[in-house]
Amino acid sequence: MRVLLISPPNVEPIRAGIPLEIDEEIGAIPSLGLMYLAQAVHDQKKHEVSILDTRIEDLSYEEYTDRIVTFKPDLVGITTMSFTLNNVINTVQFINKKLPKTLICLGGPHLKNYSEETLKLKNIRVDYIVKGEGEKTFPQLLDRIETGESLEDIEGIGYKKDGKIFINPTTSLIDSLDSIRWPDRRLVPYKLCYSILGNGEIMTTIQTSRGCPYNCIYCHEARSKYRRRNVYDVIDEIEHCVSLGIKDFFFIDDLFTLNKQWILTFCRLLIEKGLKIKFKISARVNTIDGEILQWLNKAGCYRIHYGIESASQRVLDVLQKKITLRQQKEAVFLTKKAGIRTFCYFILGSPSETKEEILKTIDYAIELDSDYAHFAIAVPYPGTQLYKDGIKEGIFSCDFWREFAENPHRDFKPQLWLSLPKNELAGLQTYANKRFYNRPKVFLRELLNTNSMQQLCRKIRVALKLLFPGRHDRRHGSLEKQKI
Ligand code: B12
Ligand code: SF4
Repeated sequence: MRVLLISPPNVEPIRAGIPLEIDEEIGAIPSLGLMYLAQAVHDQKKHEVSILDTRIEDLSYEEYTDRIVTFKPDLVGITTMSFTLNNVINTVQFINKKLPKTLICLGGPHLKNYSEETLKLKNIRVDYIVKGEGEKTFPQLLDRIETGESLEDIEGIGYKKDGKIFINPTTSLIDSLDSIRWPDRRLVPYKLCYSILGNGEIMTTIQTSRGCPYNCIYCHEARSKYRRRNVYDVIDEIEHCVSLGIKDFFFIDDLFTLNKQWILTFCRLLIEKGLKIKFKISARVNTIDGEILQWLNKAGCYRIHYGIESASQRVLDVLQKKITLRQQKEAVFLTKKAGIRTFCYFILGSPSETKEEILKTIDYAIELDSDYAHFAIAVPYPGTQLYKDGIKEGIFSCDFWREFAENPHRDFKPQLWLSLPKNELAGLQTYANKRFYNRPKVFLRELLNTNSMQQLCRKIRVALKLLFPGRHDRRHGSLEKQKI
């Protein structure tokens, strides 16, 4: 079979708490999920597989659809977040119309919650869905489709048969991540990948663990089984990437810093092998200390992203964040001391949060003085505790994500918990960005940390969008005009 895996263009964006314009500017970040899947299919040596990742390639809508048609796929697999469902539907409609024999399979976070709704969609045809991790199930599914054998015993997939919908029990998680082959980055035009905050080198996404034992109420990955790869295998993967000219690594683990010993070994190995890479990680403030930070710095870590969320311990407890203000301050302080840049995330408008608490959080962001701050309005993601509580407590007028999954439409906007009126929250978000970024010292710091004229122009563009939201054209090239 000819299999095309797609990360579709952002033609019908849904706002998720940050200005959409920012999401479009953050860089060409390759979809690791699709690369893992493509590698698994490739390894079967039975099917021809290709990736069309529009986060990497800046294509016009015509070029994008031409690429799909020219590939002549027997099956198209599309990665789907609930926030990108409209984009996915747009592509499915195109394929249903132009390539009516091509089968469609959707996978990704949206399917964890809404498999049945997706297979039942009216006016478009989705043939299969994969719930959860796809490296084992997707290749099995392709084989069975080709041979016409029964799909009954493939865990975690959904399909239609004789007008009925079948959802097989959810896949048990892949126990050993070392049993999955890491992807060959040449599966995508990897030389085009970069991050706006990167070091100007070719960048790739990489993962050393999956899952997170914590239970933050707003997170889709909360309380998922933590599994970690063998550190030597990770180093081999990095070595392979370096041999391709990749020197900037974007670790997308939910919780990179869970096991101190693992991190220290990882750093030592990177140094011993002379792998002169640069990388950025995300960490919880309660999982790092001075020793880890020193080693991370020596090994090439140039930035750490922290979920600070709020300056109020009361709000942190509402979010079940399980961190303290002291840990936050210490983590940011020690990170700077170790010579690593910091990126702090803040949430505005958490349940029961007052305007005073939000203003305190904005002051706190200035006080912490990280290199970057990201102020997002609390948006309930499907499947999260925040969403479930909002429905139970009647904060939301309906199960709006489910209704959207059953009947996706362009005007969909997720409801918010709204501890304050919507306009006031949006105003506070702009105020936060202005207070944080409109300071000469931030500008100077950024100037000194910029590698090229091109990167400087990109940063200025994002800064203008943050400081003056709503005055910008919110889309790429000709995509939006080309809805089907
Ligand atoms: C890296 C990342 C990003 C990158 C995207 C990079 C990229 N090209 O993929 C950036 C920073 C751009 C991003 C943006 C956003 N993100 Co994001 N992101 C992630 C993160 C941290 C890792 C994704 C990843 O690579 N995982 C590792 C791979 C191996 O897993 P995977 O992608 O899920 O793929 C596996 C399976 O899902 C499945 N699968 C996936 N696709 C397909 C397709 C087929 C056909 C099949 C069969 C199987 C399959 O098989 C894969 C292998 O096992 C996840 C958190 C997480 N733990 O996944 C959040 C996450 C996916 N993001 C999320 C959100 C909400 C967003 C934003 C909307 C946030 C925002 N602030 O605006 C935007 C949307 C941008 C957009 N329009 O696309 C949510 C999604 C929630 C939901 N239910 O929709 C998540 C889960 C975060 C969370 N903790 O809640 N994100
Ligand atoms: S926000 Fe981070 S720490 Fe909290 S549950 Fe999600 S992945 Fe874990």
